[in-house]
Amino acid sequence: MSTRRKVLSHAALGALNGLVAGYAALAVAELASVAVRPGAGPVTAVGGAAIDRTPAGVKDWAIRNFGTNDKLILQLGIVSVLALFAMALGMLAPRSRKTASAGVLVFGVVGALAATGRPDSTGVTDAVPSVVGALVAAVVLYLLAGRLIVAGRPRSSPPSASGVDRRGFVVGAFGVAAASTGMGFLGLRLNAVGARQAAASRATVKLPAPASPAPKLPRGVDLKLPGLSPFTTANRDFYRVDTALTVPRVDVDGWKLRLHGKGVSRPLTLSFQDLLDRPLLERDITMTCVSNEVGGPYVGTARWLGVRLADLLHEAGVRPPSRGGPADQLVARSVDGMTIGTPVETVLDGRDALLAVGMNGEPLPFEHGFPVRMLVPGLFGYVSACKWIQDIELTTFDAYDAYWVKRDWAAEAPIKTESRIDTPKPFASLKVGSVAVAGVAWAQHKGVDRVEIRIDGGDWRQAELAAEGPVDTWRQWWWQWDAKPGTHTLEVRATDRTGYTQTDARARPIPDGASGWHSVVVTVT
Ligand SMILES: Nc1nc2c(c(=O)[nH]1)N[C@H]1C(S)=C(S)[C@@H](COP(=O)(O)O)O[C@H]1N2
Ligand SMILES: [Mo]
Repeated sequence: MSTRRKVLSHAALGALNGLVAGYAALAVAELASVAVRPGAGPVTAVGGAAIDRTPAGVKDWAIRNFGTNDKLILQLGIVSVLALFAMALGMLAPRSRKTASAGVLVFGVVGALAATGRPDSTGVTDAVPSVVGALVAAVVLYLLAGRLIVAGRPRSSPPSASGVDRRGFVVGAFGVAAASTGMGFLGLRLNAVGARQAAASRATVKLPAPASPAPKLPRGVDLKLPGLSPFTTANRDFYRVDTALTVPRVDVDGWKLRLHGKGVSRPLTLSFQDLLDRPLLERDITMTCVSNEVGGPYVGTARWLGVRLADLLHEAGVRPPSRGGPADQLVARSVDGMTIGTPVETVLDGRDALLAVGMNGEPLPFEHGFPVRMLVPGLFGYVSACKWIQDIELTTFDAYDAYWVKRDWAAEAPIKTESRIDTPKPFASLKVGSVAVAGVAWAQHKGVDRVEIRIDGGDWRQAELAAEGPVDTWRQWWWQWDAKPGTHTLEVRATDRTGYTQTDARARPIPDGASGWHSVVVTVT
C-alpha cells in the first residue's frame, strides 16, 4: 500500500470511529429519553431549541419553503451536523484521545442545555439522556481509537496504518454499531408502546351527541366544482402548523385541565369525562394560520364539537374586563409547553369559543390536539387555538407574553378578510372559451358579502357566491370567464359584511397576518 493510501485509510477508520461513537450516543440517549421524557432526547431537544430561537422571519421563510416538511429537514440538518463533527473528532482521536473524547462531551452539554431549556422541560432530569449518551460515546471513541494507535509508537510520529490493530477496531466498531442498533430498536418499540396506549385511549372515546347541533347548512354552500376546496375540509387534508417535532400522544385517562389565575374565584380542575358530561356544541368554524401567505393553504373548515369556553369561565367566576374583571388575557398552555394568549373580552363576547373534543365526527386526531384544543372563531390560530391543552391561566397582556409574542408576532390578531383563487391553478394552460374560475373567501365572525374578479387589471366583476354558511365559515365563489387567447392575470378581492373591502396593500405574515389580493397568471390558447 502506498503511504498516501495508508494515510487515507487511516483517516477513514478515524471517521468511522467518530460515526460509530455518534451513533451510539444517539441510540443510548434516545433509549434513555423513553424513561425520562420522550421530548428530552437530544435530536428533539436541539431541534425544539432551534425552533424556539428561530427569528420570526426565518420561521416564516421555513414554513413557506418547506411547508410541513420543515421539521423533517431540521432534524436531518441536526443529524448531518452531528455526523460531520463526529467524523472530525474521530479523525482527531488517534492523535489525541483525551481531547477528542472531551469534544464529544461538549456535544452532551449542548444537548443537555437544549433539553432543560425547553418550555416543556420538567427539570434537570431532562439532561440525563444527552449526558449519558455523550459519556458512552466518549468511552467508545477513546477505546476504539486505542486500536488505531500503533502499539509503542510515539504520539508525534506520522500516522501509519501498518501495525494498527485493524481487526480489533473493526470488530469493536461493528459490535458497538450492532448494540446501538439494538438499543435504537428497543427505544422505538418502547416509544411505540406509549403511542399505542394513547391510541387505545383515543379509540375508547365515545363522543356524546351535541346538546346544540350544528345549524343545518343551506343547500348550495358547496358548489362541488373540480379544483375548488370542499366546504368542509377532511381531517386528513386539514393543514397542520405547530412547533412539535414529535406529535404529543396524550393518554386521555391521566389528562386534566386546570383553570385558574387572576379574577378566578372558583378554580376548576376538569377531566376529559367532566368535559363530555357537559352540554356540547357542534359548530362549523374556519381556522386560519397567521403564517398563511396570500393565496396560501393554511386555512380550513371543520365541524367541531366542544364545550362553550365562556360557560366554564363564568362558572369559575371570571368577568370580562368591560365588566370590571382584572384579567384581560387568557393564556392556554399545552402539554408540549406552547403558550397561546387570547383576549378574555373576545372569548366572552358571545361567539362560539370552544374547548373542542371532536373534529368532523371523530375525537380530535393527535395531530390536531387530542384530547382537547381551544378554538376561537375569528382569531388566528396562534392567539386562540391551543392544541393538546392542559392549563388555562387568567392574567394580563402587560404581565405575560405568550410564545409567539416573545418572538415578535402581534399579541392580538383577528383574522384578516381574504380570498383565494383555487382554480385555475397558477400557470395553467387553458383552452379558449368558457372557464370556471372559483375559490373561497373568508371573514370569520363577519361574513363574506361580495367577491370580485378582474382580468389583466380591468374592471372588477362580481363573482357568484355559494349559499352562505354560518358566520364563522368561509364562503365559496365562482365566475364564468370567457377566456381569450394570451397570457392573463386573474385577481380576486372580497368585501365582508362590515363593508370592508380587502386591501391591495401587500403585507407579509409577520406580525399580524398577510394582506393583498391573490392573483393567478394563466395562458390561454
Ligand atoms: N400546542 C400547540 N398548539 C398550537 C400550535 C402549536 O405550535 N402548539 N400552533 C398554533 C397555530 S400557529 C395554528 S395556526 C393552529 C393550527 O392548528 P392545526 O394544526 O390543527 O391546523 O394551532 C395552534 N395551536
Ligand atoms: Mo398559525
